Amino acid sequence: MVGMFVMGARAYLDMRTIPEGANEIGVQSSKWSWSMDYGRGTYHPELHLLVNEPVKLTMQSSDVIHSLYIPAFRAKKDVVPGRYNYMWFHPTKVTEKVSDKELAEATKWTEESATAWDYDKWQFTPDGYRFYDLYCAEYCGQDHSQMQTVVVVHETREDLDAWIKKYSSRGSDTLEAYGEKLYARRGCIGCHTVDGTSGTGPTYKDAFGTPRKLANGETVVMDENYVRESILVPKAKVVAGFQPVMPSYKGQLSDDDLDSLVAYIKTLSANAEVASDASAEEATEDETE
Ligand code: HEC
Ligand SMILES: [Cu+2]
Repeated sequence: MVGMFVMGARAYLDMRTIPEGANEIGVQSSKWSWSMDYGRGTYHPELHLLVNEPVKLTMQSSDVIHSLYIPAFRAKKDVVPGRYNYMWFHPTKVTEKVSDKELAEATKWTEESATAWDYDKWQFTPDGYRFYDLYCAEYCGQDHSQMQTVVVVHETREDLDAWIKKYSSRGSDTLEAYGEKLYARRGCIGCHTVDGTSGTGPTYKDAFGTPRKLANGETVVMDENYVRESILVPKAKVVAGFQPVMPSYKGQLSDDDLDSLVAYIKTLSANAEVASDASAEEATEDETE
């Protein structure tokens, strides 16, 4: 019994201890699909990994309990609404690319028949990679059985990066430039001006790095954390003199999107540099708490 316990405990600890420096991918599950967040504004239903590199998945659910299951990796973990769950693995086998000819034929067939890509029929992805299956292993409602996607293991970092870039919404934009686009595209522009006049919400002009008076009487300096929180949980800190009408963007903006918005809001303030020093100090304080 003791022997079995030791062996079991070892395997369990190995499974639970995420190696440092593991690549991170965000996983959002919802009825009935998966969305992987690769940063740089790339969301994609397929899970793409690099061979021989440990990867950590940070998983959340926007509705019910799902379970991420990759039979080929012997890996399974629940994805629970309202909390982050983690899992990691170390892929060791590359999934091959099919020939250009094979890919061209399948692409042509799919276009002509005007259907969605049929992974089962072709056994490779629309980019020509063979794959492992990924399922939801928790009965989560009507289309539970459709809640599947694929895992691709790339041979080189360049190949993986090229794939991520292909699906990136930011592309080659800088954070600041992309932040400005998001400001318009995601509707912030409807409530926030950049010229100093107040709209439904406060203006961004010279806001970053300055103290903000809150409705509850407190004062906080606008730093990166404050901006992130304002976007994800607007009601956490309501600015004095404004109605709490800002919608939450939780689950709708990637980390990269948030970084872009922060970077853009920073460019609009003469006080931005002072603030980043202050927030760095605050961050170390938080850690010691
Ligand atoms: C429907 C109007 C509305 C939209 C759309 C909106 N906001 Fe807001 N926002 C507000 C209001 C009102 C406040 C002030 C009350 C509060 O803090 O919730 C605010 C507060 C903020 C603050 C804190 C401002 C300060 O001066 O301290 C930030 C940062 C912010 N919003 C960013 C954004 C971003 C980024 C977007 C777009 C992704 C966005 N908002 C979309 C209405 C909106
Ligand atoms: Cu599910």
